[in-house]
Amino acid sequence: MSMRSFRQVASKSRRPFPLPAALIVLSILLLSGGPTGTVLAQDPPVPRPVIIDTDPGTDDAMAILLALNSPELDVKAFTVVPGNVTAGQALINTLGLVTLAGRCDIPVAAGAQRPLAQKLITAEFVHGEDGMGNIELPSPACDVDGRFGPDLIIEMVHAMPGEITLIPIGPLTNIALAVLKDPSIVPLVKEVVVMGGSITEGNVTAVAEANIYNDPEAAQVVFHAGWKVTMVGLDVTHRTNFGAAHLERLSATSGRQNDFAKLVMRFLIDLSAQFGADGTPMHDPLALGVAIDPSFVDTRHMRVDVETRGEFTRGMTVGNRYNAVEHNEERDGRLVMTGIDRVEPNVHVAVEVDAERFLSFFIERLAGR
Ligand SMILES: [Ca+2]
Repeated sequence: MSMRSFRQVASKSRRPFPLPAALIVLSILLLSGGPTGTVLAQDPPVPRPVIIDTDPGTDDAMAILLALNSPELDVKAFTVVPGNVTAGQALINTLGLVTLAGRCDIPVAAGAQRPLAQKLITAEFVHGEDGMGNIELPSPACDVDGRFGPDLIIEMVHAMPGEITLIPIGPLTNIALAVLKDPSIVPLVKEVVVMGGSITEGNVTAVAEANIYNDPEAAQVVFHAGWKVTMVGLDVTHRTNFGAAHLERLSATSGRQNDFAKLVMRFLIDLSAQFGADGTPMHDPLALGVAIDPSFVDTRHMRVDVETRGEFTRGMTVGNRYNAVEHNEERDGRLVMTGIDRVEPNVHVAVEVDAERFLSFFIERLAGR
């Protein structure tokens, strides 16, 4: 409670304070150093350490700027993965974004150069040849960290056991490599908030979302590692559309990051309009939003497997809404269903979103920055 609201409450009270309550308030004031400060105000949030694994990427850029302007997060590192663009371009873009935000103090490390078990797929068609909608970033003034991205993740997780949240917003190659190299990090990671997947639709095939489709084997490793995973997928990002009215609000303020964001969002809105869509989905920014404030979404805990072999379904995230499958036994040359087996849920799937509240939050965080 702030001093002002405390006073309002006190002045609204018709009866004088009972003596014991008054003494308690007085002693709090004295112990806190007197009534001049905001002794009854809420403490600012303790920033939570996070590592962002990214493939910038226009929407990655918006997610990164949101993270760097949110006091709830302490971004310990960026690790770079190929996806929207090549690994080399994604590294240049990450360095440019960190430069734009004036945060060369944050390590930026290169990582995998290709997916675990398939050809690299990039998407310059969506993100522009440079991955930034051909909107100029400042020349990188920050140096690349010399460590290999997955090794940096392993090192930082061991240095801060139980504290770090991983936020992958690209294909899951780097995170999978870290787990495969050192599975002992799993219980030491606080949680993993993934942008990717869907249990209702796809955006690169009928059923597959791009980040998962671009490295299904890595996604299967990450989803089944045994840590807490929250999946912020198309089920919620496709309902979080940034449109012309939002752009108008973002354009009402200015600043280096604010202005860059305005140009990127205009590029994305125009791109969506070419395909008849009103507004552009906020895929990666929403994942950052959920890492900052989980109440932006509602989740369901369910078993999610990644299809790695299907003729039409490779890269699909298969959500078992009931966490159950039938149990069959072999009898007389056939299979007979004899009951139900429970499957263990492994992923918190975001299924509902408070989209307008998130979009306003995003605009407010970048306003004037
Ligand atoms: Ca991304």
